[in-house]
Amino acid sequence: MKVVVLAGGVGGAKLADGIARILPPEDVTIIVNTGDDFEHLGLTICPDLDTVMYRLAGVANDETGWGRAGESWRTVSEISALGGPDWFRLGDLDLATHLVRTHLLNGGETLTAVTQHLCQKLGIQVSVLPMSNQPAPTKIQSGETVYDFQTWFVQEKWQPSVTKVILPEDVRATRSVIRALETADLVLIAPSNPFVSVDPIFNVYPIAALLEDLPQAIIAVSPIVGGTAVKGPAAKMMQELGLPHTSRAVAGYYGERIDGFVYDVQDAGSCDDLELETRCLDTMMHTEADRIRLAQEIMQFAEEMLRD
Ligand code: FO1
Repeated sequence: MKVVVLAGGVGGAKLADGIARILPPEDVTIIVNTGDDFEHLGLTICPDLDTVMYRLAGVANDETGWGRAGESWRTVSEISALGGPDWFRLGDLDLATHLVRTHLLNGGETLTAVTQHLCQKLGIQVSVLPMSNQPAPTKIQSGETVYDFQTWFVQEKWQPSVTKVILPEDVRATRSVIRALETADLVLIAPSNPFVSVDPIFNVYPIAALLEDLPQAIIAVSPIVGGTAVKGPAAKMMQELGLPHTSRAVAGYYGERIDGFVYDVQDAGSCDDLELETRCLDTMMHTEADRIRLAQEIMQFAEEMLRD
């Protein structure tokens, strides 16, 4: 079965890793949000692509979820000492990725080609694709103020309440993204933030239209467990955008875009009467074994759905 995972940051990376560990690499494509990308200290930073790549390569920092395991913070400390911008913490190993990426982009390579290069060097066998080669910056509106995404997320610690998520117009998917979606049997929406990780992917033309028209099954995994986000601002944003912060509301938000919905055992019973296929599973992914188990259970659910 050809599987495409739509992924944002930490939750997306973990599910992508589980799927990558149980399926042949040629059957797996991870399409990653690049709405969080930005320029910092002259470097092109792609936080979600890197979070996915590091997790798949087995070199992720388990404590933060982003950055590399075992890296040092000497450079960022010195940047701070020299009066440079230190609010976005780049570890030394992670910095190498940004240097090489920026170097290759400046040489005229596309983000897709650069990502393929980095994945190959990191020993990643599945296909990891940025959603677009064009910049597609997500902005956060809070009242009268419009923030760049990382300013809101990291510098402001996602505290300013969200009035609106502003997604750019006229961003186009790459040929590889379109091909992956056209040949997929199953599309998994990872337990990522629906507004700032998944919607930016749907916003890329023609991804939403392709997913609507093609016959493949689409299953979303809830990022909300027991009324809170496993990580990050998803639950807070749901409240601010006028939705209950529940798994059920996540399913409602995706609405007709999905055929199946996976939600956590802590919310057992809360999605029973939804008019789509649902499966209540332990969705917490603390360890590699958890990621593999959840991926296997989701694939079993998908196979049952596709048999019907
Ligand atoms: N998140 C933080 O909260 N603080 C940081 O200093 C920070 C640095 C950072 C460096 C590289 C990288 O790839 C990610 C980093 N993140 C940091 C996480 C990241 O910005 C967000 O988690 C995502 O954009 C949301 O998915």
